[in-house]
Amino acid sequence: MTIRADITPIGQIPVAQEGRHVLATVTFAAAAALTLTEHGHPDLAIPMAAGQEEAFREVWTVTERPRAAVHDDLAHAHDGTYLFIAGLLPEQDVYTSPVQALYEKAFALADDLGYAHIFRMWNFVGDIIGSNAEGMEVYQDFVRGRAQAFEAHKGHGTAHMPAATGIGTQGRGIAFVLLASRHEVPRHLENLKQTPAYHYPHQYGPKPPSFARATRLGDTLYVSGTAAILGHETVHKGDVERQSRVTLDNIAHLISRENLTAQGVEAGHELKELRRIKVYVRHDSDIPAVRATCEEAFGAGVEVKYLNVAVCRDDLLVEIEGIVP
Ligand code: 3EB
Repeated sequence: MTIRADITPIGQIPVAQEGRHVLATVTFAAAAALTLTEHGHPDLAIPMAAGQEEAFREVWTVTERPRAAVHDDLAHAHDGTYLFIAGLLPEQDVYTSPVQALYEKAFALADDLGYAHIFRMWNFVGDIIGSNAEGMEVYQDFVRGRAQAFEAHKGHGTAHMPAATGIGTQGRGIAFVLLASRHEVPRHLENLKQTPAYHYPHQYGPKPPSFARATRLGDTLYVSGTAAILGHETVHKGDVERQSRVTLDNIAHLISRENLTAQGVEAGHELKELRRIKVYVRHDSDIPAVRATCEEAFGAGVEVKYLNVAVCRDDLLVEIEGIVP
């Protein structure tokens, strides 16, 4: 009973290997959409890859035959062990209330279906460093709504906050993906070199972001979107190569035996074990330099997807995520 992501070209019908079933797909393409495909699984399309050439699809597979449904702004699929939920919100003047409402609806759906343990979230925030109708940064507006949903549904603690990615898109509006497990209890982990995001000081926005630096489910380690932040501060502003190195150092420390054993997890990993790597780069022209740094760190044969989108702080030029399988 496992859940796994594979990457396929966009023109290819997502077929699962022997003994596996497609739970859901996430398409990194030109326009946002939330649909039930002709093959019966949900697909969330995110406007993140401009041309057909760079467009790709992430295919989540599981071992039992899933049930799936789409209703309005939420879609879900589950196989008895794992649940996928995707939400899609069109552009808003102010995001806080609609984000809170849709997140709460997703939490309630997960509870109703019996999947109590959310272990990974992705948040795709259009115009992420732009301003809403009240002059607040769209990311901070989103973060406030998500925080209120966690408070309303999960209580005031941070114990339920899973690994996450918060990242820009090439479009408008907000989409998210949640993954949850029915029985397996996830362990949410911090990086002792970074301030927990949920303890960021108020200077960044009215509510701190609700996520953990990594989540371990079984032997799989889901690494959150990670940036050049030490403590809570952005470092090496304007220098994409040094930001890339600090980001990689942050992940290296996060997954290290030193950091994991300090939190009671008997495991230790290296950057070369990381898979399903996505590298989000603010400026298209920086991609070659970031690629060179990443290839050295991850190994030349490892598949890495580069996406040209803004990161949640104006001064962050790169964000990196991955999974240690
Ligand atoms: C950071 O470390 C960079 O709001 O869900 C990374 C991962 C970031 C997730 C989120 C934001 C989020 O603060 C930004």
